[in-house]
Amino acid sequence: MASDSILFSKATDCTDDYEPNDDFSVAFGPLISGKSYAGKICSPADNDYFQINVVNPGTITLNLHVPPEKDYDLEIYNSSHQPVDFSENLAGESESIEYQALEPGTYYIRAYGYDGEFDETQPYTLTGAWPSALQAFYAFDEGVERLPVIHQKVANMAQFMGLSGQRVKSVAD
Ligand SMILES: [Ca+2]
Ligand SMILES: [Ca+2]
Repeated sequence: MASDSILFSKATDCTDDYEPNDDFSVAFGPLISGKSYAGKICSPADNDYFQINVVNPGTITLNLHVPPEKDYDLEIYNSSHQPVDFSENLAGESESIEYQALEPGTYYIRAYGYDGEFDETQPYTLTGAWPSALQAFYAFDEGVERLPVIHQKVANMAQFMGLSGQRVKSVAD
């Protein structure tokens, strides 16, 4: 009976906002590039899956900051659930992955305890960066801000070539 109540309290005390996320089909996400996510490895069997959307070919960087003395590992999988890179450092060391994604699409991240390692109270922190929709939007936004400069250059060039201001405006717009 004592062991039953211990098991029960373990199951309820370990809070992890991203559970259930123990497999590809229930991977939490999509995560936002640049944000940090604090989860917990609650038991030896706990696997934490996350997913990200990579919108262009480019570099995926991931970092897993682990609780003190804990040996957690990190893996990344492609959209077909095939492992493409991993990080398996020693206990207490952060895990990091830098992967060149040639194909855009959904990638999956798995955090887990090496050899059954877990911690019910202290979270890990997962952060990362990858070619994201938000990044693409900012690049577009920068392009829009540069438009007046381009308009001016076109106008100057057209004036030099002897075109009228009205015509230049319609060309630039
Ligand atoms: Ca968990
Ligand atoms: Ca989990």
